[in-house]
Amino acid sequence: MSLERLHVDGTFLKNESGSIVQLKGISTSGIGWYPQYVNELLFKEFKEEWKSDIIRIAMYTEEDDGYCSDGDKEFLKSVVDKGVKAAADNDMYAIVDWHILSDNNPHINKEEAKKFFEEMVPKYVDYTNVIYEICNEPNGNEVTWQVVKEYAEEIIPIIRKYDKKAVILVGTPKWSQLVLEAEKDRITIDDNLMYVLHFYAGTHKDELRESMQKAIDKGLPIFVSEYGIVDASGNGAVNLEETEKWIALMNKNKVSYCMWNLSNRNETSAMVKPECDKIHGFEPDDLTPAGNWLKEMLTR
Ligand code: IDC
Repeated sequence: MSLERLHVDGTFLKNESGSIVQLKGISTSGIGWYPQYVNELLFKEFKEEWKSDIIRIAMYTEEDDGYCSDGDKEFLKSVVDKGVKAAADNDMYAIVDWHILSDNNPHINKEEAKKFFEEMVPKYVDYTNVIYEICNEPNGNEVTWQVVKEYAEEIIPIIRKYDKKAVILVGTPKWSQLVLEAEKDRITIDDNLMYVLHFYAGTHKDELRESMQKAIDKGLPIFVSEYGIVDASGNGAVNLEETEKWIALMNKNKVSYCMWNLSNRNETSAMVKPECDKIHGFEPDDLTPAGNWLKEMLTR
C-alpha cells in the first residue's frame, strides 16, 4: 500500500514528509441500508475518475438496521471491513464512522462503542488509510461539550491501545456544529485528533462559517466529515451559492470534507437517482444534481 500515514499538525493534516494534505470525497449513507455501494469497482471509479481521496463509511448505531438497534452486527462489520480494504486497494483514506444520531448522547451506546473499537482497531493497525470518527453528531441540550469530551476520553485510549497513529475525529455538540465550545476546552490526552464540523448549505450559512473560521484562527484542527449541499433534512433544494462559499472557505483553510450521501434514496442529498440501480459505472444521467455537482467539484 502506498498511502502515506497522515497526522495532525496545528490546524492541518500532514503527510509523512510534512506537506499539508486536504482530503475530499464522499460519505456513504447508512451501510445497513445501502451496503451495495461499498464495492471495489465503485471505489476504483471514485479514485480514478472522480479524483476522490477519501470515503466515509457511515454505520448508524440506532435508526433502522443500526449497529446497536436491530442491525446485523456481523454483517455491518463485514461492510466496514470491505470498505476499508477497497479504499486501501485504491489508495484512498477511509473513515470508520460510528454514526450516532437519534441516540443523541454518545454515552447511550458507549459500551457497544468500546466493544466495536476493541474488535475493529486491531485489524487495521497495519493499514495506513484508516481514520476513526467516534461519534457522528452529538445533539440535544443536555449533550454539552463536557459530555462529549468525557466520552472521547474513554474511547480514544481504546483506539490508542492498538493504533498509536491513526487520526481520530471527534464530533461536537449540536449535530457537530459547536466547535468553539470544544476549542475552549480541548482534549489533552491525545494530540492526533481533529474536531468535527458538519454543515448543510441550505440551512447553515454565515454564522456557522464564522464559527469555523474563528475556531481555526484559534488553532483548532477541524475536519468536515459530512456536509450536504441541500438543507439539514438531507432533502430540499440544492443551494449552490452557499455551497460554493463553504467550499472556498474550506479550501482556503485546507479543511478536508466528504459530501453526504452515496445512495439512490429518494432525497436530494443522494448522489444517485432513485430509479438508477447501478452500483458503479455511473454516467451523468444516472446521477442527481448533487452527484453531478460532486464529480464536477472533485475534478476541478
Ligand atoms: C439522514 C438521511 C435520511 C435518513 C435520516 C435518518 O439523509 O435518509 O432517513 O438521516 O434519520 C445529518 C446526519 C445524517 C442525516 C443527514 C440528513 O449525520 O445521518 O441523514 N444529516 O438529515 N446531520 C445533518 C443532516
